[in-house]
Formats: sequence, C-alpha cells, structure tokens
Amino acid sequence: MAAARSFPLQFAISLSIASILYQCCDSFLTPPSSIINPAKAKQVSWKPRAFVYEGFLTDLECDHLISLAKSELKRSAVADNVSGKSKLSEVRTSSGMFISKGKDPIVAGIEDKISTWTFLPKENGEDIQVLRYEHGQKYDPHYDYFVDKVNIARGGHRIATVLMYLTDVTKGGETIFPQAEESSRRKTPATDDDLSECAKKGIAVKPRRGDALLFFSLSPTAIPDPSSLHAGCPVIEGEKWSATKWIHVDSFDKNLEAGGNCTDLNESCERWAALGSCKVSPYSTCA
Ligand SMILES: O=C(O)CCC(=O)C(=O)O
Repeated sequence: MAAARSFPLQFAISLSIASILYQCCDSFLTPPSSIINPAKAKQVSWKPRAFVYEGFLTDLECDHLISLAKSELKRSAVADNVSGKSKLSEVRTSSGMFISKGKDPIVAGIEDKISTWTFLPKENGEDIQVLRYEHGQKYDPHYDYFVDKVNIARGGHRIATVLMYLTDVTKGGETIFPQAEESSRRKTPATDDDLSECAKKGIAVKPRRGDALLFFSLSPTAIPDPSSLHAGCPVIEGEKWSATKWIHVDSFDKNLEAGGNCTDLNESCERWAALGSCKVSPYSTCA
C-alpha cells in the first residue's frame, strides 16, 4: 500500500531527472555550429532586404568548403540574358565550382542552417558555389534573378542569395549594393579606410571569415527588386574565398519536363493570371 502511494512521487522524480538529462545531453549532442541564433543577424539595408549573420560558419566549415573546391576550380561564367546559356565574360573574373547538395554531413549541415535562417526549403536551393577571387578579380554589378525563360523554368526566380565568406580579405573584395537606399539607421562611413574606393559607392559588406550575407532579389510581392543590384569589388590585397547559395521561389530539385516547357507549371497559374500576375511581373511563367 505504501509502495503504491509513493509511486506517483517516484514517477514524478524520474520524469524530472529524465527531462534534465534530455535537455543537458541534447545540447551536448547538437553541434553548436547547427544552432541558429537570430540575434546574430544584423540588418544591412531595407532596400534591398539584406542582413549579415556574424559567425554563421565555423572555421572547420570554411576550411572544408575550400578544401573541397581547391582542385576543381574553373573560370566563373555568367548566364546569357537571352539564351540563358553560360558564357565567359569580363564582368566576372573569379574561378569557382559547385558542390553537390548534401555531398557530406558538413555540407548538409551548412544547408540545414541556411534553410533554418532563411525560412526557405532546402529543395529550393541550388548547389553551393565556391568562388575564389585573386588579386584584381571581381564581379561587376548584376542581379541574381534571371531575365531569360530557360533559367526561370527550373524553380522559378531566385528569391534570395546567401553569400558566405570563407576568408578575411586584407583589402577590397567587399560585396556592394550600389542602388541600395541609405537608411538613417545605418550609414557606410565614406571615410572608412578599411573600405576600397569601389565599396564606397554604395552599401558595402566587408568579407569576414565565417560571416554570411543574406539578401532578397524579389520584393515581398515576388517582383524582381532593382535595388538588389550587387557586385563583388576587386580584391586589392589578399585572396577572397566565398560560397554562394542561390535560393528559388520553388523547388530546384524537381525534374524538368521533357522539352523544358515552362508555361503554367503551377496549378494556381490560372488564378494568379486572373489576379493580374502576368501584367505585374514580366517574368511570370504563367500563360
Ligand atoms: O563575391 C561577391 O561579393 C558577390 C558574389 C555574387 O554577386 C554572386 O555570387 O552572385
């Protein structure tokens, strides 16, 4: 009888111990690198919507991406505005390579963090592109959204970009938004000796190893945002390694239908068209 009466008490004590152990071990088992702390993200600009997350990648993650890329680098290309085909251009002089999605647990962990931070599904992301910029190399001002129908057919527009800096750069190599609206809350100090001349022509983010820059190329109403124009300033001293994750409005993993026909891909197209989406967005894939 006594044993029966103390059962609820023993049960409650066991439950508390189990809960303490679970909480303690869970935080030991979860690598600190996979925890996203929104307080670490600072707003860089509101037009375009751009944020920097300090210490997004660990040293191990930065080194891992560089070591995967090192022996596979090729001259970077750009997409032709009409045909959508890749072509070499003086607009972009870095070298780079793509790391396939979920290639190993470290890459998959980085992709998990990106998805958690951006609230965008992993399947909407392209493979991570690792880039190396040597002295003088740069990426002239451009948009990440496409204007050709071929590239839009796979996953729709690129809605957001996460740019991760894998190294510090002694001088130059900043990412700059030349059309960004200066807000009264944040001004790039024009006299900052740390910044190159190129970086003083807009809102600039200085590459720091482990930091990540997130910006949106579409407005909240899903229309391409011209203020998202951005560039990689020439590297003046040192070397810049970065890794880019482009994220689309829809799945990038879905198989394309034969022929790549891109009209009315979404069952809601008729409704969107009735609401005027084709008039609002010249890039709509709805008929
Ligand atoms: O390297 C940079 O700072 C810019 C890179 C970039 O614009 C891109 O990868 O789309």
